[in-house]
Amino acid sequence: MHGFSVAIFAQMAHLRTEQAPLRGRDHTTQPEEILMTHRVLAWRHLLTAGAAALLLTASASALAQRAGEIEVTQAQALPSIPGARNGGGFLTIVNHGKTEDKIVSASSPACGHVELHTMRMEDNVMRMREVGAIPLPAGKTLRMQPGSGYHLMLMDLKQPLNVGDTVPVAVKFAGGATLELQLKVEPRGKIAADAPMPGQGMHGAMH
Ligand SMILES: [Cu+2]
Repeated sequence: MHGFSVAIFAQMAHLRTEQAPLRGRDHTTQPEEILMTHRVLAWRHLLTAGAAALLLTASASALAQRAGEIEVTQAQALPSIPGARNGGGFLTIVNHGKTEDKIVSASSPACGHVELHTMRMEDNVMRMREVGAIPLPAGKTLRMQPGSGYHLMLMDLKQPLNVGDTVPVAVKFAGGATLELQLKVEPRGKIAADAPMPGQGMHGAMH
């Protein structure tokens, strides 16, 4: 499972061990199905139906990284600063198409809502502002990086983000696609290194 969910599972490991063994069940049931049944039961013990549905949707969806001409090659988030209510998400997105696309919105069950932000230095102060959309020019790669430019702002986090966690985020594009991404929480240096500036290679994808 992914880190974001694992953190929740860890809190209720005792719930799972208290459950009756699956005697009497169909013996052809695969271990993976049994595991899933346990998880679903454990979720229902701890979560409201609504929250459980959100998490199920997030983890059951395929890890689609490409929709049409839009390909996400990196999906990462910064660890949250202790006490901070908001977190930052960073994507590397290739628009293989011949027309511009845009990120128009994003959402996540891990936080209250997701804003599209841009950041820049003004008078030695880092300033962020919300934008209506993040443009993805035709044939170009957008590399979101901590410290400047665009990012996804995860507003009102429901729990802190720690390295190793995974944050489900659905990203909607003007072209009509929605990608269900799993952002990996990684150290700042790793995120910056994984989004190299143009000319430093794109894992062979652009050759
Ligand atoms: Cu921001």
